[in-house]
Amino acid sequence: MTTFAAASKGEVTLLDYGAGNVRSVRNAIIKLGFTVKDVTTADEISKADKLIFPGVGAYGSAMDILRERDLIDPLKEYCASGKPFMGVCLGLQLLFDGSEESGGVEGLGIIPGTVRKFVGDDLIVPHIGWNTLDVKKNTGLLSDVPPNDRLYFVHSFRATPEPANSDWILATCDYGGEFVAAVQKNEVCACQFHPEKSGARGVGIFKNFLEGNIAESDDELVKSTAAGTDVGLARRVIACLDVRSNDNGDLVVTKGDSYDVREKDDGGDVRNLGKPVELAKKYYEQGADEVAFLNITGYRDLPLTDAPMLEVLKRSSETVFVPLTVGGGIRDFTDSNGKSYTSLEVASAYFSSGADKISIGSDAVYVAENYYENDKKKDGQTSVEQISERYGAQAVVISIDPRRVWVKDPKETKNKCIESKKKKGPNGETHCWWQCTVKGGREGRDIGAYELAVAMEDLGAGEILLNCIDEDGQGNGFDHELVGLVSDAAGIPVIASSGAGKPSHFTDVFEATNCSAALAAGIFHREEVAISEVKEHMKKENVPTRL
Ligand code: 1PR
Repeated sequence: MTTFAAASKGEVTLLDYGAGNVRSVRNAIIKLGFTVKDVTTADEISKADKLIFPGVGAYGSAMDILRERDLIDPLKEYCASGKPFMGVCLGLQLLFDGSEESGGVEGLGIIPGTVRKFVGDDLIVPHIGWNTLDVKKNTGLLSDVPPNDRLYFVHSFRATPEPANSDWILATCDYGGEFVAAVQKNEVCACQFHPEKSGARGVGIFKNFLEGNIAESDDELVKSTAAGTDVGLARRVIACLDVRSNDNGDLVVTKGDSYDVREKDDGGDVRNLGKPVELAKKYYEQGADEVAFLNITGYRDLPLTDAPMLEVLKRSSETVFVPLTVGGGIRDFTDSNGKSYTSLEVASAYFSSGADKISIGSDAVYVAENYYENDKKKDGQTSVEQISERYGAQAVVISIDPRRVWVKDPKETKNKCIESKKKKGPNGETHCWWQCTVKGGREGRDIGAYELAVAMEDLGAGEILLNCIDEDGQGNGFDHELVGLVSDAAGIPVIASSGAGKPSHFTDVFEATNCSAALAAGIFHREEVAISEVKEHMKKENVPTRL
C-alpha cells in the first residue's frame, strides 16, 4: 500500500511488520510532505532510497517475523549499502548483536553489544517518560534539539555504551546508569526514544533524516549546561478523556463526580464536555506529556464494532505527537452472532488505530482474583500476559477503580490495610483498604488496589493508572495515602489519578509519593487550569518537568 501526499517531497520506505502502533511514524512522515511506501516483499528493502524501521513489540517476536519474511539479510545489506536508514526504539535494539529479552535472542549483529534489562535498586521499570540526552557527536540528526530538551522513551531493555560500539554512539541517556539513546554511523542512524512521540521537536528529527540533513559537522558540539531538576526523567502530566456515547449516540468527552457522569437536573443527560479529537489536540498543544482515552462504557459495549472510538484514535494520531493510551472493553467476548474475539484481538485493533498503550480495567480484576486463587501460578492465557508478551510490558496499563473501605480492625479483611493519618471513617474507624471495582465502579470485589497492583506487575503489566472513586471530580487533591501505598508496592510506574483541582495538587502528590505521573480530567475540560500552568508551577517548585 502506498499513501500519497499532495506534491510529495519524495518516497520513504517503511518497514511495518504489523506488530504494533506505527501509525504516528507514518503520520509524521506524511505531515512532513513525504510519501510512504510499505515493505511487502524482501526486494523492496534493497530498492528503497530511504528506509525507516520503527521496531515495535518484543525482541524475540520481531526477529521471528523478520526471519519468516526473509527480511534479515536484505536489512543487513541495506544498512551496509550507504543509503539512509533510521531505526526507532526496538529498531535501534535490533541492530545490536542480541538481547536478553525473550529468553536471549540473536539480533542483526550490525552494532557490537547485547541489549539487557534495566537493573538497579528501586529503579522503576519500564523507563517511561521524557528524559534528557547527553549528545556525543555533532551530526545533523539531533541538531534542532536544544541541549537540555527532553524526548519520550518507553522501554524495559537498553544497550549500553562500550569500547566496541563507541564509534556508533550519537547520544546517551541516564536512567539507573548510562545507556544508548541514539546511534549513527554515516547514513545509518537509530533512536531509542520515539521522535514521533516527542512532540514538534521529535518530528523535527524525522525532518532532518528525511531531508538528508544528518551529516557530521566540523563545528564544536554545544554541550548541555543543564543541571539539577533540568536533567533526567521528568514527572509526567497526563490529560484524560473519559469518552462515551451520549443519549443521541454521539461520542463525547464526559466527566463524572465519583463516576456519576449524568447531569443532576431532570433530564439527567450524559455531561458533554467536548469532542474527543479536538480536545486531545488542544491538550497536546498545551504541553500534555500524554493523552489517555477511556471508553467508559467499554465494559458493556463491543469495542471492535465501536468504530467511533477507533476513528477517534486514528484521527487523534494525525495531530497528537505524544503517546496515546486507550482503555475500555479489553477482554474476551462473544458477539450476538456467536462470534468470539480475544482480548488480544481487541487490543490489536486499538494499537493499529493509533494507541501506544492500552489500559485494562475490569478484566484485570478478574485476572488477579484467579491469580490468587491459583497460588499465583501463571498460565500465559490471560489478557494481561498475552498482550504483554506480544506488545511488550510497556504497552499494558492497568486502570484501577478503587473505593476506600473503612474497618475497625485490619483483621476484618484479607486485603492490605493502612492506618489513616488524615481521615477517620464515619464511625471513627482508623484503618482502611481500597476495594477494586469493575464495570465502571458499579460492582465492588473482594480484592484491594494493593493486591491488584502486585499481581499485575507479576503478570507482565508495565504501568498502573490509579484512579480513586472517592476523589474523582472532587477537586480536593489526589489521595496521597492510596497513591503512596500502591507506588511503594509497585516496581512499575504509577500514574496518580482523580481529585486534581489546582496546580499545587500535582506538586503535592509528586512530593508526597513515588508516583511517576499525575493525571487529571475535569480541571482541564472546564478550562479552570491549563496544562502549561501546571508545568510552570512544577518547574517553579523544582519538580523535573518537560516544558
Ligand atoms: O473496565 O476495562 O472496560 O475499562 C473501563 C475504563 O473506564 C476504566 O479505565 C475505568 O477507569 C473507566 N471508567 C468507567 N466508568 C467511569 C466513570 O467515570 N463512570 N472513568 C470511568 C474513570 C476516572 C478517571 C478520571 C480521573 C480524573 N474515570 O479516568 O479521568 O478520576 O478525574 P478528575 O481529574 O476530574 O478528578 P474496562
